This record gives sequence, C-alpha cells and structure tokens, in this order.
Amino acid sequence: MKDHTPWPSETAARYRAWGYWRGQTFGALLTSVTEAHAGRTAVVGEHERWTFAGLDERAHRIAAGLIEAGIRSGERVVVQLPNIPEFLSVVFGLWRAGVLPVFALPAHRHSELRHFASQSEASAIITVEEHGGHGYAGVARAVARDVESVRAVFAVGTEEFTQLASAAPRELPDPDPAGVAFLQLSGGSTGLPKLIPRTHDDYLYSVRESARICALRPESVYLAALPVAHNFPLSSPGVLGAVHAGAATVLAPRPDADTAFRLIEAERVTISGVVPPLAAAWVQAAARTTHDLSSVDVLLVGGAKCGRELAERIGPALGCRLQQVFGMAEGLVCYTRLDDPAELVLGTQGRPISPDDEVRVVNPDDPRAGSSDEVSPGEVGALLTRGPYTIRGYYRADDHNATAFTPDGFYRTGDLVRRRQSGHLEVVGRAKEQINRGGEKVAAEEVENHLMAHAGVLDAAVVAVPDEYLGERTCAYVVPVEGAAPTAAQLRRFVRERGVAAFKVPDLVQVVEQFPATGVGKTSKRELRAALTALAKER
Ligand code: J2J
Repeated sequence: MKDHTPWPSETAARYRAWGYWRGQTFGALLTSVTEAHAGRTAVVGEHERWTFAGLDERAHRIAAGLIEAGIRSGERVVVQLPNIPEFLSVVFGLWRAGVLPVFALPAHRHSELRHFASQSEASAIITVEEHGGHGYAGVARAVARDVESVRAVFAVGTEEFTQLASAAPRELPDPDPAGVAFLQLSGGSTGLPKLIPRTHDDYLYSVRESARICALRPESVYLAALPVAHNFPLSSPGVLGAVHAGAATVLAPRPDADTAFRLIEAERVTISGVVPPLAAAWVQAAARTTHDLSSVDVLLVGGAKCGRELAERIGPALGCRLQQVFGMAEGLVCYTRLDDPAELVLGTQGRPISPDDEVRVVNPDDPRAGSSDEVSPGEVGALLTRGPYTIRGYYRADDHNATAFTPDGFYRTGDLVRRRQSGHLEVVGRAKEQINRGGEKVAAEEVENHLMAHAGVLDAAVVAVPDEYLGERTCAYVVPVEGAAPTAAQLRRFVRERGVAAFKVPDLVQVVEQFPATGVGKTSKRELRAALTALAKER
C-alpha cells in the first residue's frame, strides 16, 4: 500500500518552474519570518503572548526535545490541541524535526483518535491534560494502550511536555520540502475519516496565496475563532497565513460572540474566519454589543454554504467586508476577491486561488464521470479538480483512491456547483454521502456503522435534514431487529458512549419498521439515503 501518491514528475517540474513550489519547508518559513519580524507579536493566547522570536525559540526546543525523546524524522505524531499558543510551537517543532503532525480536532474522542493513531502508526500523541471539561490526556493514554506504535503521550502542563519543550535547541537537517509535511483530516464520506498527506511545497503555496488574496500584512491581526487544526482556520488564510505575513494570531478559546468580540476589541483584530451559523450568531450579537468592532476589516465565511440573506447582512452588521471561501482539506480553495463586485461576493463562493487550479464541472448523474464529461457552461454539475495544491491520493487508501480520483488525477470533490463565466463557483449541493452540520462534516456511513453495532439495530441510514440554524442536521433512520425496541434516546447515548465526536451523534433518530424503498428488492444505500432525504424534506 502506497503512503502517498506523488504528482507526476513532469507536473511537479512545471509547478516548480512556475514558482508555485519553492522548496521551502515550514521550519524555514518560520526562520525567515522571525529574521524579518523577531520582535512583533506572533501569537496571543488567554494568558500569554509570544513574539516571533519567542515562537521560533520554542519550536527549536520542541524539535530538539522530540529527537531526545527518540522520535525520528519521518514518524507521525497525533496532535490534539485546543486553541492555545502551544499549538504553534508544537506543530513548528514537529516540522523542524521532520516529524509529521496528524491533526485531530478537539471534538474528537477515543474512536477517532484511535483510528488516526493506528492508520498513521503514530509514535506519540501531543495533547492537553484537560480542556472544556474533557480529559484529553486520559483518552490519549487509553489510545496509547490500544495502539502498539504509540510510545508516548505528551500533555501540555505535565512533566513529560515540559521536558520536551525545554530541550536545548540543536541544528537539525531541514526535511525534504517535496515530502509529506503533515496529515490533515478529511470530512469523510465513507466509514472512517481518511488522512490527507500535504507537502511543504504544496501547502505553503496555498498559504502564501491565501495571505495575499486576503490582504494580510504585518499589521494585520487574525482571530482564530474556529479550532485551529481545521484546514480553514489553519490556512485560509488562517494562522499559517498570519505567520507567513508576519502578522499576529489571536487564539479564541471559544467561538461565541462574547468571547470573540472581547478579543476583537482588546487586540484590534482585523480579520477572522467563521462558519455560517457562527456568522449569523455574530451578526445577531453585533446589534446589541458594547464592544468596539471597528478594527475588523474582513470576515471570511465558509465551510458550508453562506446563504444570500446572511451574506447581505454581514457587512452592515459587523462593519466589515465579507469574503466567501469554499475550500477543502484535500486542496482546492476558492475565495471571492476583495475587489469583486457585490454580486459575486454575495452570490458565489469565490474562484480558485491558482490560475493553474484545473476545474471541471461534469455530469452529476454519473458518479464515475471523467474530466471530459463536462456539462454545458452555466449548468450544475459535479466538481472535479486538480492542481498545484490538491492531493492525488489519500494516505494509505489505495482502494478508496481508485474511486475518489479520476484516472487522470482529478479529485472528485462530491460538491455540486455552477460555474460563472468569471470562473466563480456557486455551490448548489452535494453528491457525497456526507452531512454538513454548519461546517462540521459527518460521514453518513461512519454513523451508520456505530448505530449498527447496537444489538437491537438491524439496519440504519443517516441523512441530512434541513435546519434553520445549522443548515443541516443529521437524522438517523433505524430498523430494529425483531423483538427489539431501542428508543431514540438510548441510541443517541449508545453512539456517544462509543467515544465519537459529539457532532456525529445523530440529532434525530427515527425508529421505523422498514425502510421506505426496501420493499422493491435490494436497494443501494445511496438510493435509500436519497429516498429518506426526500421523505425528511416532506415532513
Ligand atoms: C459550501 N460548501 C462548502 C462553502 C466548504 C477553507 C474553507 C472551508 C474548508 C472546509 C477548508 C464551503 N460553501 N463556502 O478546508 O481551507 C464544503 C464542501 C467541501 C467541504 C470541505 C478551507 N466551504 N464547503 O470546509 O475539508 O462540501 O474544508 O467539499 O472540512 O466543505 O470540507 P473541509
């Protein structure tokens, strides 16, 4: 099984020749930004603030500490950290040591963490002892007992972490910039989330361009409101865009309007990024806030579709410019540009970062449609893409890769879009078996598998139902085994207790005698979900 599917060598040579891939690593980036901006604030947490020089030194120490702890270049380490400054020192430390961070979200629990650790054969887990009432280190230690490769758990604040973080800096060889730098998480549409191998070269290209498109300067202040390990606050333009620009990042411990507005006022935040439900909550709270939000220049909204009505309210309510972003951890990121006419900013999800992002809008009724099966201009179709920062394959996932990518290397995004003449895309729906719960992605099959582990469940199908606040919520239809009568509350508790992220616990559970379509012979899960989605919409 291949770890990673590289770009064809002629394609890679072109991306280098065109200046997209510059042969710089994340560690080298931090070094050069620190040379230019040593004394400027790099990161602000609840209790501390670090300059670039401070971040740089901490990252050097952690890199040395990892090597002293016996973790070698090329190994993987699961990182599950909330929005605290150590996220940055740890991740840059891992990069300098040539160790690959595997990003987990704070919401993930035992089941996901175990999967990430075993899939990547991780050597260690770096986390916190406790945060927001959840005992992270306890779960990490349980995963370490289950997964043989995991030799250590470093929890911020413990002796193990302090030792890691206080090693004497040492010279380390710079890793290969064309090599995989980290494993990012996919939203997933099948049984278990896939890991996404991103290289220094490809990711840094998207970060540099994102910083430019979002007009980041050293004077900018980026507020990370969402969990920073997610691709959007990490790179669009996110904390890495801020680092690239020599700008400050303010880490919000929670994304609610009260917390965010307090930080915006105190730190004179100029730019942030949020998912649509959060944008709606901020818009509402802005009407009665006493905080001064006048420093905010740009609010990025993405992760899920921002409806026209909400889009129109954001600028006036928050006194800033709206920038829509449609991105994916697999690569392609589209932005509306700051000088786009209002019609495009309000009515589309932007256009790709790169002139060499190849976009095809193909026959939406054929899940195997190739890059040449394009629909007529302006028609809705399935989005395929390939380009200088879009992966050619998931990590150690040969079977899945055979269908997730076309033979000529286009990634099947699973999104249904319409393309304007300007190249701007309007996201109109989804062909993948995923629920987008206000930006949090839920793979139908993953939740179905958890439900089917219950002794009283014969079959389950999970679909999206419209929701005023989140856009979509999850609804699980469950057929019990004969004689069993599990209740909705029992099934929700059962899924939660299997140790999964709370956002994956079905919002609604309908126990039904049989599925509507099963009467007419064998039905595919895809058709069944379509029938149930239609049924849910009628209600
Ligand atoms: C509709 N659907 C959207 C949008 C993402 C920046 C911003 C977001 C992500 C992200 C990201 C959408 N309108 N504006 O990685 O760098 C849905 C699509 C897409 C999927 C990817 C970034 N913005 N989506 O959300 O990997 O369905 O990345 O394929 O979590 O989110 O999800 P994810």
